[in-house]
Amino acid sequence: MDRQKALQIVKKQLTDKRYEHTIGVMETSIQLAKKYGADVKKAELAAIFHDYAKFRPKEEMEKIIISQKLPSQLLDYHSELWHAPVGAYLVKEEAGIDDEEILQAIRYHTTGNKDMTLLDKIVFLADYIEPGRKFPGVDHVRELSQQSLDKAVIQALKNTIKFLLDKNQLIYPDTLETYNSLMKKQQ
Ligand code: DGI
Ligand code: FE
Ligand code: FE
Ligand code: FE
Repeated sequence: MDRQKALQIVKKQLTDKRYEHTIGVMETSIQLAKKYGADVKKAELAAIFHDYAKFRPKEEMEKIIISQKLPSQLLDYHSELWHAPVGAYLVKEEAGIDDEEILQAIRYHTTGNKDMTLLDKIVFLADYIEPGRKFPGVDHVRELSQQSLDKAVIQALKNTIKFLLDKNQLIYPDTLETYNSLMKKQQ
């Protein structure tokens, strides 16, 4: 699928603000894919579709998690996490994207996973550092992203975990497993 077609599909699913974020993630993903030797076309498409399900009603996402046998523990955690795995399902069903590498990068863009591929890391990170993001500490992650993808993902996860702890929120196991698995490789 070409960029224009993909953007046209996704624009209908998103608010203007979220669409701008998506453009930022797309541009950042392409830059990182070129720098680290990933498939640029896959990085572009995964980025365009990564937040496809962001505005689906909770009830619809819950039904999909159950009917499609997505991890049922998702239902015990914040619904903010659901749009990633539900998005991977809907992008295949509704937009006809069937490349498993692209679907996986969408599925894990919020939490990561313990066996992240290069593409998964690029989309995860681009989502965190795209130019519109203003999180505390984001500039440091932007700098790290030009030195080491793993170090940048670790720092983004640390920031997210601290943020969740401060808000008294649960940490989804994949988030912690991603952190642990990348930290082990650093040692
Ligand atoms: O969809 P975006 O806003 O572009 O970004 P995202 O898909 O990375 O979602 C970020 C949100 O997900 C943010 O509010 C923090 C939350 N989040 C990330 N990891 C976890 C988490 N929430 C919980 N409860 N547990 C997690 O492990
Ligand atoms: Fe998201
Ligand atoms: Fe993210
Ligand atoms: Fe996003």
